[in-house]
Amino acid sequence: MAIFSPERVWWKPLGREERLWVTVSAVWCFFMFFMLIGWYFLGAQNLPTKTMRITPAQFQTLTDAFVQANKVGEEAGIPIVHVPAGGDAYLIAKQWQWTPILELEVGKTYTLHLSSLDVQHGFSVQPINLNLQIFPGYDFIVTVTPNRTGEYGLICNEFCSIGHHLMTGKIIVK
Ligand SMILES: [Cu+2]
Repeated sequence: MAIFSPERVWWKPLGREERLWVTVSAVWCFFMFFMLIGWYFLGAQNLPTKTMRITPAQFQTLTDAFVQANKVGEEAGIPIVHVPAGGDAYLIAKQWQWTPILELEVGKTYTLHLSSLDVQHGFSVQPINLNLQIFPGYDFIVTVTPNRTGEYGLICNEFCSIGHHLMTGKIIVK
């Protein structure tokens, strides 16, 4: 009985096709990885954002003042607010509505403040599919310049309990 040392090459070397597949998938992995970083700069899809602490009560107060100063109408009990060009707009997310309805002008830059009064909500602008997470306790500040007129639907895309599917809103660009 003897103990033999194993052969130096104990595995089967990769065949030509296997080597090709490993190379292709490795190249693809690296491509995807670097695109992830590259797209941050190339994609032009990352909104300039800033986040500040705010209590729901403070945000409600700011929004009330904003609505009172700029209200131009009402739709199904939700105020329609014309945001002064270049001004600040406040939008509340709460179970289960977005309020107020914002009226913006095309080509003007606005500072949009978003916050929730209760739980986490998903701010989703349709049909452009712009998505942000909205939390209570934080004022999420976004700079936007609408480049197309029309009515944009808002939906909530973060499940926020029983009436989630009814949580819709609107932004009007004139
Ligand atoms: Cu929801």
